[in-house]
Amino acid sequence: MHKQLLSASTAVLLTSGVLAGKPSLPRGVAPEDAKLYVPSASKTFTCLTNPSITIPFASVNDDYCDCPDGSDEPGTSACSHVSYGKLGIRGFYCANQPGHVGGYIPLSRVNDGVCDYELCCDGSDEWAGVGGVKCENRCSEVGEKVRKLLGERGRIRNEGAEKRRELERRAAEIRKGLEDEVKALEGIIKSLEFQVEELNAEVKTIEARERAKAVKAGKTKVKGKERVNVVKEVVEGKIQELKTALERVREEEKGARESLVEAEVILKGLKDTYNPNFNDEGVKAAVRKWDDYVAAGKSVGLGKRSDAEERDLDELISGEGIDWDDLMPEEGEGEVPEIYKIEQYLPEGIRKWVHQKLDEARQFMVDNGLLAEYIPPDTHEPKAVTDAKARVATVQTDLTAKRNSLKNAQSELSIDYGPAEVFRPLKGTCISNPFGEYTYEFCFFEKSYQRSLKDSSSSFLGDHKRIEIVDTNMSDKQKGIVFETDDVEELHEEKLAGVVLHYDGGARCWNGPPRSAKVELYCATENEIRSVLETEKCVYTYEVGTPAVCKGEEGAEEAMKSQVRDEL
Ligand code: MAN
Repeated sequence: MHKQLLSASTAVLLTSGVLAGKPSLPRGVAPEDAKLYVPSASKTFTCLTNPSITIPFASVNDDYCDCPDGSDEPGTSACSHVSYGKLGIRGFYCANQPGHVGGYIPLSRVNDGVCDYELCCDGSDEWAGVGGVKCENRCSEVGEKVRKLLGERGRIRNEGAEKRRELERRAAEIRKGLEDEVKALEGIIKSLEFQVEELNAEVKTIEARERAKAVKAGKTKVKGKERVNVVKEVVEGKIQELKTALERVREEEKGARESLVEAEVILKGLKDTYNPNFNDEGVKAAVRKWDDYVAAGKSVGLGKRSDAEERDLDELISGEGIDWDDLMPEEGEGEVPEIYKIEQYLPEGIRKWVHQKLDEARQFMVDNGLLAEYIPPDTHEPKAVTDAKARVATVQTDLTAKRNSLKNAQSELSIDYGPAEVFRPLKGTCISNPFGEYTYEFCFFEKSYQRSLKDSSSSFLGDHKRIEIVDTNMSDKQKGIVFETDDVEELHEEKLAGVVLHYDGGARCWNGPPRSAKVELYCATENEIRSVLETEKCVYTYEVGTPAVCKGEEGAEEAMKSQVRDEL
């Protein structure tokens, strides 16, 4: 909380500059925090993050730790035992003038008899001259070095940022290509689906045509059951046609019969009621013809077809068809020429022996060209049908391939490749570096391995699973807090960018979890592995440089400020 207070006060003090450089500023306090060290009217000081504790202002920097947060001893090492989490101040402030920028040093390094030039180039941390140590001011020299270093970093960032922009451009191109591919594939798939439908219909037509041809030509090409099936289909079709026609004719006949009965009733009435004394030739002729018609036995009278006749017709129309199963040949029946079945007619007891002898004789005749070799009859479908089916299969294969390509393109488009998809063009780019007993290898958005340098063994560390953007403001290193470190080399290293690639599902660790890796990225002009640590058993942390996370000038200024404060 106090750390926020400090930064809030920074703005006020930097703009006003009121207290900067005033003699009342306690040792170890940055000008920007001067406001926090103004004595109260009663000349007291209240611990910064423990407001219940108030001490005389004279106790500030008296080399005795009064405040649990160490805020009363910003200029001595008296509160150096206070843990980082409880500390209410950033450390001892070194102004580092002239030639450099101010920075903090941990309280434990104040008056420890060592000149900590990398953090406090003005030597002010050894103000007490413990053990006779006197630290000269080297800020012009250190400032120059740091400026060079930061200048170099800025150059790298800018170069990296240019490459990052190029990666983003390529990512957009790849995306566009994939989107175009998806559109094109969707069109092609529709048309192939249509073609498959059409070709399937064509197969059906050709099959029907070929079947009809085979039956019409009475060809023996169609064999056994297949032949019965073909005949069945044709005969049943014909029977159905006849049944329908018979039913129609029966209906028509019924109507005609009724009309005829009606006409006969009229004519009979005419004959019974006409007056023969009228010399009407027309009527007389009609009556004569009616008599001839009746005499010839043509009259239907009121008669109908007999019930038996009607039943026969009903039976014909709705009756069961042919029992085709009875007509089906047994397996193999009709497929082997008679000459090959001689032994079947022999008595059971000697059939086996004869069979063997016949086989030998048959083979002898075949071998000597006396008998053609028995080749099972070709039960294959007609070529036209095979060809039509092959056309379907070809288009179907193409369709399956296109559907797979579409799926791949769509899933490729759905992968999270980070901001502006900057990692998209890097997918599959692999880098490796030896550390300790192993060469560590990882491929962007693919796999990671640990390969032994002693033998040919290697362990799979996992597949790329996800990308994580870490809020760098949350990391301690980014807060501007000084860490105790003896590694001066770290000064030269670029900070992590807050982008982490996660790999998991690797080879199972003996008595442990499947191996996994975390790839923490920093800005670099080329892809490189800076370090790999096995941070927990079978959990590996890579530090990898890549232009993909370089912010260039946009990020440089802010990073420079924090780095100078953090690292010096
Ligand atoms: C191998 C390596 C090590 C790992 C052990 C665990 O030796 O993968 O990194 O710690 O296996 O048994």
